[in-house]
Amino acid sequence: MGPVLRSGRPLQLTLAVLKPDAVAHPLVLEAVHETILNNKFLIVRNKELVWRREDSQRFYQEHSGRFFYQRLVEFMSSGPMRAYILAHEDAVTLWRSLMGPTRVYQARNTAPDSIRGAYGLTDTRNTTHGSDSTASASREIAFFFPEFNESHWYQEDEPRLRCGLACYDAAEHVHSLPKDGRTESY
Ligand code: 3AN
Repeated sequence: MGPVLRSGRPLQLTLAVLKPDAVAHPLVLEAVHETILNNKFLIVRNKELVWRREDSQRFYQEHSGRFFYQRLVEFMSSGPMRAYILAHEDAVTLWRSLMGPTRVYQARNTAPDSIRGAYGLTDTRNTTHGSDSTASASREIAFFFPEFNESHWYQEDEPRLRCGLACYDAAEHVHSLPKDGRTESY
């Protein structure tokens, strides 16, 4: 695949997570991955991981008083997930609109073509997570990808990527920048 043509407008990062219900079903995993590519997100990083119970508790600490907290913590540490750092113009808002509403009943009724409308199983097992603001995105990217240097990315990589220099590496499922005549992951 050649370079992804872009508008030249600034790119924003968000964190997207395919939850255990999505990763357990190869066709759902593939469909959501295609949605990411079809909407011209750049995949900056991606990894599969399994959370321990403590990771799940820490990530969802803000919900610790809610009736669904225990269920959510159990579910999110129940099997493999796939996390992505995605880049796009207004990435936070775009990814959340592609996911659809949190509650599956509402998603099916008001946004049947959204990811949760199409694949969500229950309000807990609702296929994907997406950061809800740029501040959350920074915090959540650091939680999932502690080795990722976000400010370096915005300074060095974003200006080149917004011009459409990235190529998709189908084997690694990431977009990469050409460097010194070679294509190199960044
Ligand atoms: P979102 O993921 O849409 O930003 P949040 O942050 O309010 O929604 O909730 C975090 C997660 O908690 C949801 N993705 C979902 O798995 C779970 N959750 C939220 N509300 C409910 C609910 N009413 N019943 C069961 N689980 C819920």
